[in-house]
Amino acid sequence: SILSSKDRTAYHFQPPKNWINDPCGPMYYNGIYHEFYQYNPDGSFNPNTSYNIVWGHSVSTDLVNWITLEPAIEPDTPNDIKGCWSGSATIVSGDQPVIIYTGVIDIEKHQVQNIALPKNRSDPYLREWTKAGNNPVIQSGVPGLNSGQFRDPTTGWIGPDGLWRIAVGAQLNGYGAALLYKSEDFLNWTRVDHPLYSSNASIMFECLDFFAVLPGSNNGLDMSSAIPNGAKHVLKMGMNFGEDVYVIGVYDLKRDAFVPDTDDSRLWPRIDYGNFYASKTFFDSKHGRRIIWAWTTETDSSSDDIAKGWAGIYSFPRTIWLDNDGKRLLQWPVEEIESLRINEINHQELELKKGDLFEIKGIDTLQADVEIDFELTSIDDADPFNPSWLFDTEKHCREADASVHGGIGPFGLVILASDNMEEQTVVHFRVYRSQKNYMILMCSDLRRSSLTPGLDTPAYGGFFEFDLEKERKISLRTLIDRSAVESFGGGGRVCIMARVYPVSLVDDDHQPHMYAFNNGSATVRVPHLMAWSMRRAQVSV
Ligand code: DQQ
Repeated sequence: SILSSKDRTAYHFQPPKNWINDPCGPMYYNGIYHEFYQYNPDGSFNPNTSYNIVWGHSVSTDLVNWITLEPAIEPDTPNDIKGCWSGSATIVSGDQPVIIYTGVIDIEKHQVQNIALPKNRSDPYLREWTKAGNNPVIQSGVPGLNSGQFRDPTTGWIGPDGLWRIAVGAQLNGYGAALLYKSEDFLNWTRVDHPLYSSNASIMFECLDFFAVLPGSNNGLDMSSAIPNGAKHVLKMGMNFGEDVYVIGVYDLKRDAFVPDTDDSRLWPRIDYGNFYASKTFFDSKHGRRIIWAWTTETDSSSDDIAKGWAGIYSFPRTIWLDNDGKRLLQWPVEEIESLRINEINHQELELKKGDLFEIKGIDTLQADVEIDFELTSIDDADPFNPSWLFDTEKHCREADASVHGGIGPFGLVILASDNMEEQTVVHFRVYRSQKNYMILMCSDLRRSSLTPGLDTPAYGGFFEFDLEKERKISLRTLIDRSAVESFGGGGRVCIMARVYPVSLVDDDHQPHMYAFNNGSATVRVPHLMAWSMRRAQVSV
């Protein structure tokens, strides 16, 4: 059955069955978290050609356990008859939730933007949504705009003139653009004559997100209130139909334009270096934080998806904020996840010499949360950094994999390993000395994750800069959830979401192995290692 499938996640979000893609319109309203999602009511296949994608709807009080409701928006008007695509929710005037989403109007996939409002705001779950009478509220009709690449309106924010603004992702004159629209009442929109931002880095920007952050503060900012001085803005763009990158910059209020700290798109970091797309953030007014999550695809075949009866999961909700130096976003699973932890195990003061493998026992290694600190005993052995690696980190992770000895590292975790280690997933670090500082490489190497042929098994990787003169500890946190492996390196400076389908795990009584390891010349200390089994959350029912 669907629910007993060995690959089905126990605490990463997915509806009871069928295909999902992008998260849509996340919000916190009157004590309830709402999660909408691109959902195929007809099965576990990609609904690209059946033109029947709806907004699925689930609600939660803790971001861990979810109740599935009836779909909120379905294609049933001329303004969305070929699909209700992605969009956002905004809470207008403190208590009026509004959804703005893309409607596909014909089989050529021409796109317009529509509004939907809760039918009854006193229904705590906001089960039913009504489409606005003046839909579509925004049509393409802009010179140079490709009307088949015009979608995914953002959450609204208020400008200095008190008017609402939203951005819509588009292809304008062949390049990616964030088109800017203004409104007094959130229903009638006028286009601002210049985009918020545009770039030739991609031919299209999907699933834009625009939000403010305060350097060094993990308090989130509400985009519908005044933004404090010293805040920076972040523009997140879905580039090349598969990579979520972000750029930090300044929102120039006079010009009403976003000015990135750098226009060199090769330097724009990714929100996550793994299987993670169409991410969305929202301001959680309950805890004063900004939360992000994203769609993670299956990496087996579409016939496997049909057989499983489900396809697609979400990354675990993460708090997202800006580092002290204002250069990098940090992410960390929301603390509510800790309610799932049981069977804590705890090791202190381990020492990992070159070639050591330390087995982590006593927890459910298929459903686990692991936190481990690696402390460097000396930083003299760091190998030199080559900046060209930044441009193809996956290649570097393949070449410098866990079996290749380095000065400092590789060290990390081997997880979901079969008895003979024929199947294994490796999450590891390497430390390099660059001209100014130290660069840490984090890889999540899936190449041996499964004996099943034909899976997509990359060696994902990302780099982060780290001041080892100041801080000698590099942390790794990995959430293991059957076919999901979600890792946070250096306190959330690099995140890597991945999918794996080991065959040796079919039998639940036979647990895979988990090890901490070091394969570098320098000895690495592990001052703390904590791990837990994770209970099943209410996401699969
Ligand atoms: N998926 C949606 C689009 C969006 C794309 C359609 C990104 O609105 O641009 O399901 O995955």
